[in-house]
Amino acid sequence: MFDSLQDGLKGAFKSLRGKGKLTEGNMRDGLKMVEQSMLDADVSIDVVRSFMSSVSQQALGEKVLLALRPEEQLVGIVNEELVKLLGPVDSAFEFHKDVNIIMMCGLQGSGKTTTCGKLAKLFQREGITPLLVAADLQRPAAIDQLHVIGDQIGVPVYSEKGEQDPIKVCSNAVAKAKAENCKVVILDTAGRLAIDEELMQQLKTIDQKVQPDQVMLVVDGMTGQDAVRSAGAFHDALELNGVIMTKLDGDARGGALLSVKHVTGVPIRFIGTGEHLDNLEVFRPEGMASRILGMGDMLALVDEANKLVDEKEQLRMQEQLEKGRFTLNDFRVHMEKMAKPGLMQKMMGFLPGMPNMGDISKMLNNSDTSGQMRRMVGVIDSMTADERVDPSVIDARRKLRIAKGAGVEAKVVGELLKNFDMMKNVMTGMAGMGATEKMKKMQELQAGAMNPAAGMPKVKKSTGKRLTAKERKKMQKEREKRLKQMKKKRKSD
Ligand SMILES: Nc1nc2c(ncn2[C@@H]2O[C@H](COP(=O)(O)OP(=O)(O)OP(=O)(O)O)[C@@H](O)[C@H]2O)c(=O)[nH]1
Ligand SMILES: [Mg+2]
Repeated sequence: MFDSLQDGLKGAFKSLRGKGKLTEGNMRDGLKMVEQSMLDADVSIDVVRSFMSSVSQQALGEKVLLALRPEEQLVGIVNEELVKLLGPVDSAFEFHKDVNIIMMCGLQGSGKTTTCGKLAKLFQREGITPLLVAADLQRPAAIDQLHVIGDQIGVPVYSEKGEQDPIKVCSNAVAKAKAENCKVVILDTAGRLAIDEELMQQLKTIDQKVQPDQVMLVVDGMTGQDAVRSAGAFHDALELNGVIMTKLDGDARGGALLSVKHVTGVPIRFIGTGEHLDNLEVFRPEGMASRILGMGDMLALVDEANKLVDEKEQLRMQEQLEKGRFTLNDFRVHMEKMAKPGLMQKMMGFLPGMPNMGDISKMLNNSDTSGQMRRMVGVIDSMTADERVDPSVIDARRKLRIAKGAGVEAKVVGELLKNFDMMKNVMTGMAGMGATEKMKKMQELQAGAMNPAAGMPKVKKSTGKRLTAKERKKMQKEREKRLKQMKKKRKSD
């Protein structure tokens, strides 16, 4: 995702490194490179202008120019401005009503039907089984396509044979959902062009008659500024609640992703990163900015890892971890899931210090990661049940026996045990923590793993302690005071 934008920004930051005393001229050159990389990524001109104006204003201040590491300061400023550009966004769906209706709309082929399935799967993971509604009566195969997706994930699909009016289909589906206490209904509408008056009017009528709680526009991220323009047109007609940008696994340059919110005022809420129904990510501006800057996104990584194990398994593991138990059997479960071809490349994209996924993919392809994972599973399989539960009994003699059984060298067994210890520490260390604590811990890990050589700012390490309400208030006040002072200074400059 966004290789060229990442490379361009990295080049800009690098150009400021090791300059000794930085001049305003050096900084202006660096900023020009930031601007160019955004233009190359097909970000809308208006967005680039406004973004660069905010970044330049801060970057050309004395505080940055005289700083010990100006390039780190610039990364910090760009990061903050990217977050502002992409958000704020509230991705959570709140289902307050008895029946909550989500309507999906968008251009032909943007990914609506696939995304209906992806959203249904996401809700299922949260314990809600939605009703999918085949309201695309334009394309003959559309109804079957939704049924196939519904069967695949075990979600019911409502459709009517021979009915020509999508408004009727939607109304009947909602009535059925009410009668059957189904909390969420997802309407898969037909693809249409915003200039197609008749079809747009049909969509407006569904909107008025069925009154969806959420209108989501699905746009194809590969189509660049066309995606942004279509978002504007659909928003004028329907008042969108959010955008879902698909196909970001392709060679999308990032322009549409960075422009949509600024140009249309509608935030991106989810992104599609592949054809598989698991390939939907909740959009978090902080995580995305961090990924664009090569700083990784630990929360997205954990989210992806969680998708690999089913709910029951997760619950079982959580209980074990809270008791401080993490055995080689658990480790084996993880290894086996991670051995899926292509999965490691995806996971690596979330890790800090890995801005250039092109190189990483090549490296991983060459190093046959999934083969290595499978070998690890083989090593664990040649251990006895006792050894798997308590690996401390594995002495040199046992190591040799295990290695022989798995057809590997003895040192491989040693390495596996070392990796297992490391993972056990992390897993049991985080067990029982609340979501906020976990997030903090993860940010700590992320900060620790950041590659300082890549010129990324060091994040102050959190003590992991929870702040009291009083401390939080105090911090907030201090932050506001600092902000006020900064604003005042900027005005007087
Ligand atoms: N690579 C990739 N392909 C996707 C993604 N989302 C959807 N697709 C593919 O895009 C194609 C079109 O997807 P659909 O879900 O049928 O699109 P649609 O908007 O419902 O199309 P119409 O109903 O014809 O308007 C399919 O081949 C999908 O597999 C994604 O995030 N990544
Ligand atoms: Mg469709």
